[in-house]
Amino acid sequence: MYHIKTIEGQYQAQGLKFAIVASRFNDFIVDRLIGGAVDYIGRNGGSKDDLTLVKVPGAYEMPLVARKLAASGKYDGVICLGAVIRGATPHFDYVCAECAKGVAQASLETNVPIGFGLLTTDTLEQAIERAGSKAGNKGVEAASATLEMVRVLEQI
Ligand code: INI
Repeated sequence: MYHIKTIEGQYQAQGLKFAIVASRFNDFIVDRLIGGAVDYIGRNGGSKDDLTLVKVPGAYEMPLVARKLAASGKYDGVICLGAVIRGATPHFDYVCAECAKGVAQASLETNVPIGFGLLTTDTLEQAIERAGSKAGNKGVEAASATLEMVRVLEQI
């Protein structure tokens, strides 16, 4: 449509290595996100042999592991998957904020795309809706965004 040089990423995962960082907290939900991400990479030319899954206790622990994986030089992209469900205390806000900030920082510091597949919901029902039912699967979206970013960055 626009007659200008345009850089955009293709959804082609062949030959790429991804690490998935997933929290054990709320694993009933997070397992669905992992399934969605793994399925997405496979359907877009990637190989399951090129995927590494790293489990962490909770969303709060994700940034450190994501940064170490990204800085290792072994992965083209990192996909963070977790679920934070609001409870009765402000704990929720601290966990979400630190995870979001830390993941963004890790990506900027390492120049490696890190997908942010963290559900932050008020209820368990909202989390279920985003983990492979009514509102899709946010694991798929995070994998897709990470793949697109890998393919964008390699052209810049
Ligand atoms: N971690 C999550 O990933 N999801 C949550 O919903 C959650 N809540 O509700 O507390 C949660 N907390 C644990 C946190 O991520 C750390 O593992 C913990 O604070 C130890 O450092």
